[in-house]
Amino acid sequence: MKQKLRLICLGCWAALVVPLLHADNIPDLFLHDGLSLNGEWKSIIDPYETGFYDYRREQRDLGKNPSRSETFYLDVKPADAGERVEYDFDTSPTLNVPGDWNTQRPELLYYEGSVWYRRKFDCAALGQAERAFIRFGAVNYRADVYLNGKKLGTHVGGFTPFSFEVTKFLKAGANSLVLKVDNKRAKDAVPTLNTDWWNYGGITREVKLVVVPKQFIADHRLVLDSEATKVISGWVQIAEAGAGEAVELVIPELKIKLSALTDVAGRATFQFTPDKLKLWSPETPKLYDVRIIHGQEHLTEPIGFRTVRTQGKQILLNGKPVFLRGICIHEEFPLHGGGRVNTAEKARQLLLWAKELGCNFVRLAHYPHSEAMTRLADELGLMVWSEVPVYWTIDWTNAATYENAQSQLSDNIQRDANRASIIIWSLANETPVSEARTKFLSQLAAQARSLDTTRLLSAAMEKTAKPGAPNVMVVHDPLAEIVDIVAFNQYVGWYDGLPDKCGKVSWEIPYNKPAFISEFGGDARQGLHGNKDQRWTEEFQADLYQQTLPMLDKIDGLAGFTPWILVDFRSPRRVLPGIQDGFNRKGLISSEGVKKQAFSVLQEYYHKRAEAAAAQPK
Ligand code: GCB
Repeated sequence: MKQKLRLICLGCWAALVVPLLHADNIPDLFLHDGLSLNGEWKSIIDPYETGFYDYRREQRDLGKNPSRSETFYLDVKPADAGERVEYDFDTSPTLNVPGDWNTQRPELLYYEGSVWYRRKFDCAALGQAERAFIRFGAVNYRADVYLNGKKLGTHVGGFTPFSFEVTKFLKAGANSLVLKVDNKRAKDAVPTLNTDWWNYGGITREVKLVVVPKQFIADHRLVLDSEATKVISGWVQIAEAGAGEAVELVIPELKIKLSALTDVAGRATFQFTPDKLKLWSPETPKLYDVRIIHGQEHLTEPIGFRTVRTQGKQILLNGKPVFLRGICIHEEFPLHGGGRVNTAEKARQLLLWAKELGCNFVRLAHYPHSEAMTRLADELGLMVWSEVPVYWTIDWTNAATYENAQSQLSDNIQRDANRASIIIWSLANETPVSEARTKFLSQLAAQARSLDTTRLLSAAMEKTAKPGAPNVMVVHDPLAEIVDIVAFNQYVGWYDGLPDKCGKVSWEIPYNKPAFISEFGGDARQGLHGNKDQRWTEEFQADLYQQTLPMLDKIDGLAGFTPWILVDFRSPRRVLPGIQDGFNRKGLISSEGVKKQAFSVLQEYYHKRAEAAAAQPK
């Protein structure tokens, strides 16, 4: 969320979507080439925010003459031997970008607070008709951004991309880009104070400087309207354009070469029916190179075409029922020092483990993962549940909290609207039922549907025991009426009894919608062995899976599940010495990358499911 202009609607087209541009009307510039600003950045740890507030706690960047001595974003050196300047980026240590700070320096492992980053870069003078933007893939959590001592703006929200226009501030020659990154948790934030994951701080995704023509390709969307007719519809938005700009859309492999003129809102629309279109699916993740051309600008990206919808209790992919063989994944990598995934190779390894498990689906919990992840899911043939960090008990009645959640959701949808892999937008995880919370989430749902009518909506809800019948499990949540898939987390056998309880439980999910188990599982310390009744052992976890799978199979309308979780992940809540040591151990793979016994239990189950699905008549 940026503290800037409100969302503006640039018009809408046919039945597709209401196309909203970015909160500040700056599109996502992921596809545009740019000058990479990744690498080593100078850094200053600033727990008291000295560079940001003066000794009266006045925000320096709101004052007229911020002191040269302590205002870090000015990035000055003493003018003479006598000048007092109490910081020096040049002689300060570095942090690598992209990357969380916690795993880069021992003194930052538990740090929650402010760190200043500075990156110097050279650039040529902009042409008269050029504009420049700096794009950040993600910064957790709040970023105050300055170029050459001038404030560009503030961004809040740790997992979605944002850009600032720098046309007026960029200098020919040397430039100084400074960020104050603050990952302090807050009650009114999204996520809030309490989570079961590590609050990694830093510039966690890529940074680049992008130079574009005055009018540039700002956004585009291509959607398969129906698997039966094979009609594809879409649009290309040209920033700052009015009517009459020529835009070309080329898909060489499909022999599509179309051209259209923009309307008064700068939008060119397309509709076509290619011959021999191959649909995207996990079995055949076919992607087509789509080229968009406007003037001198060319953008290319691989796009797959598929449909998804529900019919009664089934999920239909390309018109056919599909069972989601899934796994939950946190965006954290076990090896090479751990921490937030910051390379495509690490993202690929996580998804390859999911493939090895026999998955056709992943739940990317509990926040938007990087572009690398969702683009690789397209390529590898994994359907995706994409989520925003509306987690547990956030500040339901706070308007700013709502606006924050809505911005994160909109930015996530805008970023990934062309990913065939994403079939579900998730609004929330395990939120307590109340009127205020349901109002909040209903509004979010309406927002998601106004941005994208081509995907399903869900949220990870909770189950409860039926009053008077402790072994009958129900989902009693008004949110179930709003979403397309009734998804819920359940921990029978771990938080709720022991694994043998699974055999005694029955389920009542009285909605004519697909049922989906968004989490189940239990902890095991890899390498700890014993009998199956001994908590924390691999045998206990494997037995829990053995007992859970037949229980779930009995659920009427079960459309899939995503056990918790692929890999052990850091969580400050998990303190049991010798077992947890700061990690949630529900992974099927350890924090050292070693598979536990339960991995094979699930793998065998998924392989049988996949074989049965393949044997179904086409
Ligand atoms: C949940 C949460 C997840 C936790 C998990 C656990 O229900 O959604 O974030 O990590 O349980 O391990 O308790």
